[in-house]
Amino acid sequence: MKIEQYQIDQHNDSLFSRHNNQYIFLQEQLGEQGIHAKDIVKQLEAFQVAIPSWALGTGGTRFGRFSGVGEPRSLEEKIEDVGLLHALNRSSGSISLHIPWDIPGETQPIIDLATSLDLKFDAVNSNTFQDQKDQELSYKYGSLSHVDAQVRKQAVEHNIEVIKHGVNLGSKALSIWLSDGSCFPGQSNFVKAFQNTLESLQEIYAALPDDWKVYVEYKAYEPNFYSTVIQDWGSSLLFCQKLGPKADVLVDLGHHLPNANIEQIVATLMMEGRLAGFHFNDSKYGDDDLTVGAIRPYQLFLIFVELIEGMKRANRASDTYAWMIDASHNVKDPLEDLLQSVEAILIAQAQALLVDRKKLEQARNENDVVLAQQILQNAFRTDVRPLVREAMRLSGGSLDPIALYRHLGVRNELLNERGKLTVATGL
Ligand code: RM4
Ligand code: MN
Ligand code: MN
Repeated sequence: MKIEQYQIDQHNDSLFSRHNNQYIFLQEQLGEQGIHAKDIVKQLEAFQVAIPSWALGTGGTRFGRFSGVGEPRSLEEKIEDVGLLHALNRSSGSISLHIPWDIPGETQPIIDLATSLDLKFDAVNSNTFQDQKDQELSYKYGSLSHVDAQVRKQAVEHNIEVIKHGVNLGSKALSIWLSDGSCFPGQSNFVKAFQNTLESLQEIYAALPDDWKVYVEYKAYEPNFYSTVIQDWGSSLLFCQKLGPKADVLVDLGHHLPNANIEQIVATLMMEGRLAGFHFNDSKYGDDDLTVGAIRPYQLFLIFVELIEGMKRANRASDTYAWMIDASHNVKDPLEDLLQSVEAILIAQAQALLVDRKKLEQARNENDVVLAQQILQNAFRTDVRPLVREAMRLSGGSLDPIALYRHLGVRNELLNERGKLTVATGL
C-alpha cells in the first residue's frame, strides 16, 4: 500500500484553518519573547529519525506474543511500512536493518524500492545475542568476549559480514550491541572479558571502510543479570577511546540503571565529541522499549536541552548524529506507535529550542536556582504542537498523521494484502 500526496493534501485541507489559527497564535506569543517560530519549524523539518526494521511488528515479551495483523513478511514489506510512516510525517526518512533478520536478497531492487519511497539505509546492526540456524558455535556464553577464541572469531566474522551488507546498501555505520556478560558471580573474569572484547572489536574496526563509523551501545543488564561486558557509558567510552576516532558511544534510553541522569551522560559524551547518537524509547523500569515520551517526557526534554547545546558548541548539524527509535510494541499498532514516538521526539526538540540560553547561563552564574528552573519549565510547558504540525505540513506530510492513518484504514489494507498471522520480528 502507498499513501498518495493528494490524500495527504485533502486531509490537510480539512484541518488547515484550525491549525493555522493555533500556529499564528503561538507565533505571536513566541514573537513577544523574541523567538522566531519559523526558525524552529525549519529545524524540525530538517530532523530525521531512523526506524528500526524490528519495530514494524509486534515484539512480545518472554511470556508470549500477541500477533498484530498485516505485519510485514519480508524486507521489502518492512521498507514499504517505513515508506508509509515517512509519507505521513516526512520525518522518518531511513530504515535501520538488523542482520541476519533482514538479509537483502538482490541489492539493487531493495535500493530502488527505498529510493522510490525517499528512504535511506541507516546503521546496520549485528546480532550475536541469538544462535542462528546452522550456526557452528553457540553464543550461549558470549560472543566477542567468549573464552574460546573460535567463538570470538565467528562473531567477528559475522560483524564483518554485516558491514558488507551495509556497504552494498549505502549504510555508513555498524551498530553493535553485545549481550555478553554473566548471570552469576564467579562465572566470568571481568578483565579477560573486557580484553577479549577489545581485541574482537579491534578486528571489526580494522574492517570498517574509511567513511564508516562503529557505534558501541551499552546496556546495564539483560539478558545477563549479574554483569554485562559493556555495562554503561563509561565502559563504552573506554572501548571507543581505545578503538579510535571511528568509534562513538550509542545511548539507548532504556539501557540505564533506574533514575540515571541521562542528560548529564549526554552532556559529557558531547563534550568529549564521542556521542554517536540515540536509540529513543521510554521506560518505567528497565529496557521497556515503550513509546518515546510516554512515561518521562520531561527527561526527554532535558536530554534535548543538552543535545541542542552540545550540537551548537561542537558546531555540528543534527544530521551528523544517528537518531533512531528502538522500541517494541505489545499492545499498540506498531505503525501508530512509531508515529507517536516520532512526534514526541519533535515535540521535545521544539520545546528545547525555546530555552533562552543566555538567560539560563546568567541565572546559573548568579546562582538563581529558581529562575533557572523556571526558564526550563516555561519552555517545557509551552504547547509546541502547532510548530510540529507546521513542520510536517510544510515538508509535505500530514497535519495529523495518526488521524489520516486511521481515516485511510491503513492497517485494514495491510491485513488484506498480507494476512492475519504474519511475523515481522526475529525475536
Ligand atoms: C537490545 C538493544 C539493541 C537492539 C536489540 C534488539 O536491547 O537495544 O539496540 O538491537 O535489543
Ligand atoms: Mn538499542
Ligand atoms: Mn534495548
